[in-house]
Amino acid sequence: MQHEPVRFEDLSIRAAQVLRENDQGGWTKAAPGLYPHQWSWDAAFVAIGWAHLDVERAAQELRSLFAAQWRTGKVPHIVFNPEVAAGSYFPDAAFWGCARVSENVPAVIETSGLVQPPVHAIAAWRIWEVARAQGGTAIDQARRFLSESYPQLVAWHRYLLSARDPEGSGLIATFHPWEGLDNSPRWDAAMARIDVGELPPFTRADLEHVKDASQRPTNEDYRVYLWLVELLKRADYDDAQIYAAHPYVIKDVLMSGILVAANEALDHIATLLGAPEEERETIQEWIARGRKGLESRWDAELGLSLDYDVRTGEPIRTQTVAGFAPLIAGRLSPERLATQLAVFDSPAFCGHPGFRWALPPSTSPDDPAFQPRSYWRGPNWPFLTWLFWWALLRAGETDRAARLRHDGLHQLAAGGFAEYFEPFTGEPLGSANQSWTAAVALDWLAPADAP
Ligand code: 2M8
Repeated sequence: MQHEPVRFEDLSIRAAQVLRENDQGGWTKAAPGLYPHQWSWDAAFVAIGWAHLDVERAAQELRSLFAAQWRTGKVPHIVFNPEVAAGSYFPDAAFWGCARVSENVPAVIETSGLVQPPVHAIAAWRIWEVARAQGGTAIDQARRFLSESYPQLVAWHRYLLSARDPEGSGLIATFHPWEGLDNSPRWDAAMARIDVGELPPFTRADLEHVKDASQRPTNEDYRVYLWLVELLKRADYDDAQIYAAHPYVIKDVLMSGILVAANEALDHIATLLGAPEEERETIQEWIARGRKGLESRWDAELGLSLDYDVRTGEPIRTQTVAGFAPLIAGRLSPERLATQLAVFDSPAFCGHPGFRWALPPSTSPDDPAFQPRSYWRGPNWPFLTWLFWWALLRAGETDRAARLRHDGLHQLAAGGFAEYFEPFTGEPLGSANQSWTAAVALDWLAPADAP
């Protein structure tokens, strides 16, 4: 499938078409060929897009995902589509082998054994805001959805704050690069330390869809990814065992910052539903813990928040978009907000004079590992632009937010609903017609019901 520009005035209609084409009846594949299953954080953004077309369908997107929630509260990063032909996506459900080794898996659906950032409560609340602006039956549908999903969201957040943060630091641990921003340079040092053991022969399916291999992780990266899965499988996907002995355990500031914002959304949901006071207090406590954790990872010299490698006990000093985790978490002191915004606007990020659009690159051009066309090592991701737009609005930074939205939409008009974009040339990369890209366009183009 080709990347194609879209006339600005057709963006909304074309974005809706992309969601409809990728719709599998109740859930949406993340991309037409490259990603034929349901991905966790993609589904949250996709649900926001659906809300503008049909609130009940938006609710259904997240219902399908949460139907695959594990008994531990874990929301898996992939929910596998049983109808997909063998070999179309790798690693497939058989490789993950979750049901073979864990009793905590959902009864009938096959999933991966990892997680992705918890943007779901943010999406649930956004669905409510969109429904409230629409009025009528949409409001009842959204309220019903919120009461169903509230306990699932609480269980999900509780899982992250216990299994992934047993010491209560407020920082969430990741066990695999696929839980964060895949082959971001944030993980390079930890990946380099992994001794890859015996792996069965495998064929990558991604390079069938993205022919230019330089846009995707290397084969060596894949060997480490698969070996880490192998180790997680050998630990029966048991979080306590993994936390104690897995060679890759990283406190991820982006995941942690998103969880703070998601807990604020959860608190709004709890208030709307009239949840018991003790529950709201627990959520407040989670928020305070998360803020404290993020504060402990602040690097004053870079003006960024840094991940922390639990195995080496060292901060990970890379300049990537994850460093703006405090901005996403929100409610910063005026000084901290000013610092984050200055770095965000600087030539090290959106303000690089050579960039086609003033949008956040996944990795800073100042970072030695920056590669403008390579997956998570430089390109812009439209759903991340949306997340910053949303965070800026929450911070009262309406002009900055409007500029991001403007450039974000023009990027899509010029290149279509691509998975990611080269920041200097604006070249669309990765998959065409990626669902979450279309979804954020729908939200940006919706009438004035912004958060
Ligand atoms: C990418 O990840 C998958 C593995 O989960 C892959 O490369 O096969 C990442 O961009 C991830 O963040 C995203 O959720 C997924 C689907 O869009 O693709």
